[in-house]
Amino acid sequence: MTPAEASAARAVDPQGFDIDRVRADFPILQQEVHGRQLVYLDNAATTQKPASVIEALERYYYLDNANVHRGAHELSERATRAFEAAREKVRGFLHAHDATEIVFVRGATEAINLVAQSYGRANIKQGDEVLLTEMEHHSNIVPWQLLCEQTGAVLKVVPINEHGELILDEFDRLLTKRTKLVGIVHVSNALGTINPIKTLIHKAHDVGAVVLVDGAQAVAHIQVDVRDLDCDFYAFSGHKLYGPTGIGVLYAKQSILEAMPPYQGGGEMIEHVTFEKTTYNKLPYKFEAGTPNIAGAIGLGASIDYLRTMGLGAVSAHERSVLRYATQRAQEIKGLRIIGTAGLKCSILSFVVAGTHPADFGTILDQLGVAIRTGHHCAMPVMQHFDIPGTARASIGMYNTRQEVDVFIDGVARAKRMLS
Ligand code: 7TS
Repeated sequence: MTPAEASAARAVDPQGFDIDRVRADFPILQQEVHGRQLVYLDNAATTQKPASVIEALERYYYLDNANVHRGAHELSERATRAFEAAREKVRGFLHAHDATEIVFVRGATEAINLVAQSYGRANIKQGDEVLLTEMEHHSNIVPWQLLCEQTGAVLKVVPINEHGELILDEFDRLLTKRTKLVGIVHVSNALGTINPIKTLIHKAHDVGAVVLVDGAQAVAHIQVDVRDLDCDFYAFSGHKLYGPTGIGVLYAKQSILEAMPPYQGGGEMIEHVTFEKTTYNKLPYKFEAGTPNIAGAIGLGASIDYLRTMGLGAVSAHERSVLRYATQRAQEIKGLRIIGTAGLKCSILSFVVAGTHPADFGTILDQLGVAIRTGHHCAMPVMQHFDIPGTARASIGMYNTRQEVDVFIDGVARAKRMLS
């Protein structure tokens, strides 16, 4: 057992979540930035990686590196086994029926583009409608705009209210027989809102529309069960799940994937090629053209193992308590306005302070060792809705503590004094 595995095993604490042990598993957190202990509160942008994930990547490159599905040698067999084992871990994590429903992609962005260009081009025609929400990340807006430009389909948008919640009556009004696809974010990266996707998926199916859920901000915080949700597509990125960058997942129902044309052409996705006609490989390889991100998939598998050891329920409960505390403390700061006050939310504390610019908070907090993100968070329509240039955003991960929230809030108060 490696030291990281031993540490992960120790952290299974029947009494609850052992935050000190969790923090010890993330080497990057043990450092100072600008002479201060690092407080990493930018988890919505990307999460840090536990030692077990870093070691899985290292082990793969030290010992097993080879191309998959093709080599007639031991290393290739090992690499293939590890790569396919990772796919099976993702299947279990999402509770999908079958590993053939798990397509490895670069990230949530590529997953959504794949669906728009493959499913969308084949099934969405002039006059059809694609229904999105006002709180989507640009990754779940622009691919559909491109599709609409290509096909003559029409984009419709469900508005949000002043809390940053979907206006469900508007969803009902905008969902019609013309709606062919609904794209909804599971958890908003700018607001933290958790959408009632199961209900929305059910309603969409009633009018014959398929549903793509952008789960980029959900998977690290909420137990996702694609069979229970009955979503047609679910997309997420490994790097927001304590895994590596450059790897992500598109889940899609098998019957839908079977009927979809390939997205990209190349090696791996073919069965037989002649200049006259090419036939395609079976699922999921039909959608995995070229040499995949083998190490990335293995690292993602390791991050799922890690999360399972910690227990997503315990992780969520801990994060909820830290977010509640951060919200209370933020409300003590006069002039601070929280953007995103939905009844159901997770991980995200976005705010503006009267008379200041959000970007200045990022710069001042950075000098105090606190990493947050400022700006529009690739959700410009949300900023337009609230008529603000952007927000300062703290996003909470499993290793964040109330003490870190105190450092962050003291920093915000200090920045506010300096800026006003
Ligand atoms: N969808 C949502 C809801 C996201 O939050 C993001 C990234 C993406 C899609 C795209 O993910 P990618 O891995 O393909 O880039 N969100 C953020 C963020 O909030 N800060 O940096 C990236």
